[in-house]
Amino acid sequence: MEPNRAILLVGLGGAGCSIVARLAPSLPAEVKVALIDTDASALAQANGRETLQLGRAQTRGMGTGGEVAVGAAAAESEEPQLRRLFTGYALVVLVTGLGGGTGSGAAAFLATVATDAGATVLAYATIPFSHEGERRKRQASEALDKLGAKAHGLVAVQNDLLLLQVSKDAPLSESFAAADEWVGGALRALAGTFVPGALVPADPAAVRSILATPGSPTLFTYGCGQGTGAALAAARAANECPLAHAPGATTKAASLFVAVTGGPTLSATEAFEAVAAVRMRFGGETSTLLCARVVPDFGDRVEVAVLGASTPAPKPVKKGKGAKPGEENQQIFGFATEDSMRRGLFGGTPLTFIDGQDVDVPTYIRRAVRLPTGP
Ligand SMILES: Nc1nc2c(ncn2[C@@H]2O[C@H](COP(=O)(O)OP(=O)(O)OP(=O)(O)O)[C@@H](O)[C@H]2O)c(=O)[nH]1
Ligand SMILES: [Mg+2]
Repeated sequence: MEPNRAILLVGLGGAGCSIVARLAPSLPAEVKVALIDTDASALAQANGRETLQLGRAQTRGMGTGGEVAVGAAAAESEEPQLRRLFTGYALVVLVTGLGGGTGSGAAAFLATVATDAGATVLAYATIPFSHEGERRKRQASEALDKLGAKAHGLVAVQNDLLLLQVSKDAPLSESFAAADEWVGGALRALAGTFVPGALVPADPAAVRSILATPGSPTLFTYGCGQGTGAALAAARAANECPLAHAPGATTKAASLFVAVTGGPTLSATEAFEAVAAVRMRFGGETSTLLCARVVPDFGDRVEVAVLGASTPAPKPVKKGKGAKPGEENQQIFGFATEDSMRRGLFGGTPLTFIDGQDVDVPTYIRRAVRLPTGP
């Protein structure tokens, strides 16, 4: 594939390597895959694909034992190899599980090296289960902040949320595999639109324009439908998918990238309907990019993957002398404007005036009717 269209999917650390190794066999052959870890045993699942072992000197092929500083040093010592690996790719998708030492210590550094090598970086990171304890949670949250500042797009998903779709008594290994199906589906659908033969191919430059600013709140979601009305069902599933409601995900995106993948019977009208449903839900006021791909053995199945970004929140103003440590980093919450509250779900949509009245505002608000407050 020409270098400017190429896409590299990287698994970093134990979780990242497992997710990517499980996904690799179902990816289009043009999508390159690389596994990166301090732990040599995680690289053994590469099945002939590219691998890079970090920090041989520091860890001698073992993991970092949960030490973030060791993970960071291990990655830094491998900078030239990382740079060589990332060069020539338009889009690098970095998948990692935060909480341990390798993923948490190395992710932001990898994102920096890939960005410097000219790639757009989309990072996908899992957040530890709540029962994994405070230390992992803290390591993950610090790493997430650092990664968010370096990657063009960052999708953070709590493992607790992923497990919602797995039966309670499934064995752990099966649970992970099933939980990662969502992520796998979204990544597969996204990656597929870059390969030759896509009906409406994706242009990495356009994806870059969507994820132009590091630190932008990112939306990444996925849905699947089958049979009559499959495209619309897939769009609705993507709209409702918990991935879209993860912490840090944006619910109104300025720009949207919608990838629709279906079997040979997928019609243009169906694909457009799916895009319209996604737009209704997530905005896309500035631009919406549609990519469509037909995969013969999909039959009557349709998958919809959505990537979106909104403009980052303005940087908090540094507080004066009396500020407590860390206060300057607190998240800014926007207050709903009166207009957005009045217009509810229709906030941000074009106004629909009939007889001088905005009909998207509920009648009882327009007419200032007081509702009974209960018995
Ligand atoms: N979704 C998902 N999460 C996983 C999986 N395996 C581990 N995790 C999560 O990922 C976090 C990090 O674990 P690892 O990936 O094993 O850690 P690491 O980055 O290899 O770091 P060290 O082993 O400490 O060097 C864990 O705390 C779990 O929450 C997996 O297969 N799928
Ligand atoms: Mg490990």
